Amino acid sequence: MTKTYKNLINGKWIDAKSGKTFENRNPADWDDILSTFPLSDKTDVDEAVRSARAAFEKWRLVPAPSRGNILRKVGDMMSARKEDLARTMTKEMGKVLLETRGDVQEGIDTAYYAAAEGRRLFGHTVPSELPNKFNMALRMPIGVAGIITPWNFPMAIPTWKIFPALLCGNTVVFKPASDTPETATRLVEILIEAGVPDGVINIVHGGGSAVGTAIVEHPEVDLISFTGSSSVGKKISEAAAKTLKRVSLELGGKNAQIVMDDAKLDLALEGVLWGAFGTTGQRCTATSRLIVHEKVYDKFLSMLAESTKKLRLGDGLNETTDVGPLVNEGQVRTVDQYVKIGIAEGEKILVGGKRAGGDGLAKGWFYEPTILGDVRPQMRVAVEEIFGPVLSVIKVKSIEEAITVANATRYGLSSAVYTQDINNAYQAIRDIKAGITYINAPTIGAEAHMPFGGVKETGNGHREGGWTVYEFFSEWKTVYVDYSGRLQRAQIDT
Ligand code: UN1
Repeated sequence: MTKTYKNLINGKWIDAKSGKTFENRNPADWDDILSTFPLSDKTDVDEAVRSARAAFEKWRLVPAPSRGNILRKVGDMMSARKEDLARTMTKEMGKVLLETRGDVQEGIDTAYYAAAEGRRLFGHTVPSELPNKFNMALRMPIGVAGIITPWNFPMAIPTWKIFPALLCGNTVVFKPASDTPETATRLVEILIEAGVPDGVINIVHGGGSAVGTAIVEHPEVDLISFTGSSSVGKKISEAAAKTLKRVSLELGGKNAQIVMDDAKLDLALEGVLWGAFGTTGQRCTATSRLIVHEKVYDKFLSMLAESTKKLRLGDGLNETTDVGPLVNEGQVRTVDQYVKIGIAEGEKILVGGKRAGGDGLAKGWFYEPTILGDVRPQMRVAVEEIFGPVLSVIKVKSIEEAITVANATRYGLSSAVYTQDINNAYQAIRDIKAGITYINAPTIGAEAHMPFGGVKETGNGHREGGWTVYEFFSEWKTVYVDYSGRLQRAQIDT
């Protein structure tokens, strides 16, 4: 029987005010309705924000180490439920179990990092220019955080945002993607069980245009953290400007893997297969361009084509599956359109290029891992984000040309260079315009304790992950304590 889930507002699980619901289906078998969720709107958001605003006045006073202790418990509970969480995630968004386990692990790592940060959250003490005066800068909570997350990392990305937000003393209104509401609900259940007080975490399910917009426009929401497309990111930025909200945007990518003539080709091959077709290409960090030195181009491409053809498509719950389905019909359409654009642009399809049929695949959103060869760097398939299992291959003559091609998009998230030459490696580190550069490793695989984010239209300058995200979720308070007992004038009495 399909389970019916609710929103969580002020510690109570409740339906949307409208009473409307939406279905959560399995992308590997679209007839499989997993559960239903409230289709919320602005009225529900208003109530959630009221609850978060009221809860903030108490939560901000809880010592950060105590907030951290709750998050440690959250990490422990996620570890104990890891397999169940991974299965829930595979069922609702399709990626293979190996990867959904990794997604949960990224959340666990983030929980333990946050727990420890509760005993740091360092400020600064700085000498004053005047005698008998003490200067310091402290990290303060900000208020209500609106957290809007995508379906491709349904556990890791919400934890990247929610855990630091809570640790810093903010309260949260969380709107997860409507393709992955169940994983999000499991996370919120854990937070509540671990001891997060009523109203501190609220979840409101529904679509971006109704729920997301209401959160972004709400005058009582102080900050927004969003991961999704660059076009939605721009709209959020514009709307949030009206109430001067702080906004962190983690947006698209068009990540390139460069393979130089001196690279270890077997290693580069494993890297590109994992980077391009892991998560069925549905990562902001996915490898969607392969830039290969002309001297190894033919050899590497034939190795790649042969291995790609061997990838097994199927239900992600099946341990022998390499590549799961796309998340929904819309993604299939987008991917297919890009393949058609590639054909119209004169690109050569080396592998794949169509929806996958065959045993066990008919009812799901499966698409064949696809390689487009001899792509010219300025073509649409070479510069636009596709978010699917489509890899465009471009031939180059030198490291300089490879870097120029890698930089020729409006995005700048991740990048990878395979080379044995340290000079190539350091030149790439310096000149590739991206937030992340891997040397001899694929474009995917960011670790939870390192800054994560990109340049150009990939974001607006903030970073998630590691220590950097705590900057976003806290505000500096500058404090001067004058114990001289007399008026001391800065800049004048010095
Ligand atoms: C994303 O695709 O938005 O580095 C996040 C990686 C993962 C996170 C991806 N750890 O690919």
